[in-house]
Amino acid sequence: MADKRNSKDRFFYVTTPIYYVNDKPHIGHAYTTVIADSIARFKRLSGFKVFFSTGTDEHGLKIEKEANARGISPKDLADRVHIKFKELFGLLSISYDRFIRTTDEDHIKTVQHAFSALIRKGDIYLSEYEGWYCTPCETFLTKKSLIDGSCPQCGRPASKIKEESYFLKLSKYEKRLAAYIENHSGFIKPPFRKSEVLSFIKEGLNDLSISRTSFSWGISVPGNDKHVIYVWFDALLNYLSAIGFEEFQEKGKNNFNSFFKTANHIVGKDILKFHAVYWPVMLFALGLPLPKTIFAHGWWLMDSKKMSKSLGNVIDPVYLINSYGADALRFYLLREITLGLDGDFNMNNFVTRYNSELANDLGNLVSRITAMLQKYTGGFPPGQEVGADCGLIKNVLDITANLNGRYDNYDFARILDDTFKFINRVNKYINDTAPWKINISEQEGKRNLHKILRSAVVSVYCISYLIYPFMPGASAKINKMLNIEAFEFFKFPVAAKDILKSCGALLKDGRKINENRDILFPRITGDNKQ
Ligand code: ME8
Repeated sequence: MADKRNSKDRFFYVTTPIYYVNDKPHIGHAYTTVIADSIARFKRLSGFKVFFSTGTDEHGLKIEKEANARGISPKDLADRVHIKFKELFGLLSISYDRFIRTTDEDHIKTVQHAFSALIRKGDIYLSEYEGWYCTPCETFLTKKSLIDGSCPQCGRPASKIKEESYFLKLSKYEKRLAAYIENHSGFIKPPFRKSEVLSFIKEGLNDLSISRTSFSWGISVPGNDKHVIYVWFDALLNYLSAIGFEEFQEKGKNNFNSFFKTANHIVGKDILKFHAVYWPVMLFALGLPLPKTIFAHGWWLMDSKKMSKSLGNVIDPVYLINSYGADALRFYLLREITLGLDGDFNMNNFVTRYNSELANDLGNLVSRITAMLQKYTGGFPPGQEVGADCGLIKNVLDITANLNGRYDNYDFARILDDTFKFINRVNKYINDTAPWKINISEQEGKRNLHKILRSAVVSVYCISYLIYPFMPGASAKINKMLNIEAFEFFKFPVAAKDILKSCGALLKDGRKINENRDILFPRITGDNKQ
């Protein structure tokens, strides 16, 4: 399936945040994970060795409090809730390579290893923290940043704390970090987020408190188990443990180095500061390279308000998947708002998009072309010798020529836009050429019909390729209908001859398309509309 010639030395590491286990997942968690899954699928298709990690963030005061409220242990809570994330990711066809939990043995070793190394280096020191803390956000706050005594991020009351604490020397790395960000244009994406991070750094970085003594649910500081390590110091290191940092330290040989420098961390804008400031400083201190990209996407809102359990406006992704299918949800999340911006989740828009773009444009196209093949050629796609319509195929070449760059810039909006424009072009091509009007009793007419059918089936094959990263289920259904292996001859970048050759697979052993045709996207009508 992938291009084996190039996979030897092309690595790609993509991550999602690890999610808190205080509650079951909602649409925001589905969103980030679908973005990561789509790019992982595209990179695999283009011949990269991909490692995709996701998982759960299981330590800290917030989890301890929730467990206490439910009368169970924090580990029991984590055991129960992490399953909900795994179930959701299974339903959404998330192709992760590792689901990391911060209670995993190798992760705990990584965190203690890093903490000890930085104490030895003098980048972590013991002192006292006096200030404010927001437990829901697990964030230390200055008095100046509070709004009426509450957290500026979530609006909930902050608590005053005073306790002995270890600190990480952020201040030591302030200038180096600012210079790094200035000089690496692709480090923070979208580009407009870069200035936001730079102005935060330029206000001055205070050393960061990275341990707590007033509760116990966390990883102990090596040699001083009065302290548990700050949940963010613990959580960020998952990006090392997930790809075998511990094994690399012990045996010195695995793909850790090759993967880590290609890392793309996909996060919501709420946690950009942790990833673009604290995390790089931790890596500088540890002497490790920085990730390649941190991509911060926007927020899904409900009626322009942030979704939250307390407002009761959280959307349950499992319900949507069970009602309309995983691909429908994946598509809506990626198509409705441009990655990087905020958007409102709106059920009417969901249904309208589904019916017009999925059921009507894409679903009908596949259905009419497979029906025509059955009717006119007994289900055998016409052979390469009949040729294909160059104008139509050129559209695919234009899309694929820009595909790599667009994925690297997370410009999914453009990719989907181009793909749906192409779908509509093929629909128009069928309407304009009107195969049903051709007089096939004449040789000329028959040749013409075969050329149209071949152009159409090649186009459907290309559409299946283009939608695969976003809607793997629909793509697999199309391939099954066409009775083909998935994209077996595609190379990247795609050339016209590859497209035509790959469609040669359609003819292998006189292969016939499948007689059983699935309806890709049944229309949502009044009866099944919620
Ligand atoms: O912050 N719209 O975990 P978390 C879009 N454990 N995305 C949303 C969203 C919304 N309304 N709500 C949540 C944590 N997200 C830490 C991360 S990483 C080392 C540690 C997504 O469970 C988005 O990706 O609060 C956001 O950054 C993340 O969920 C926060 O998940």
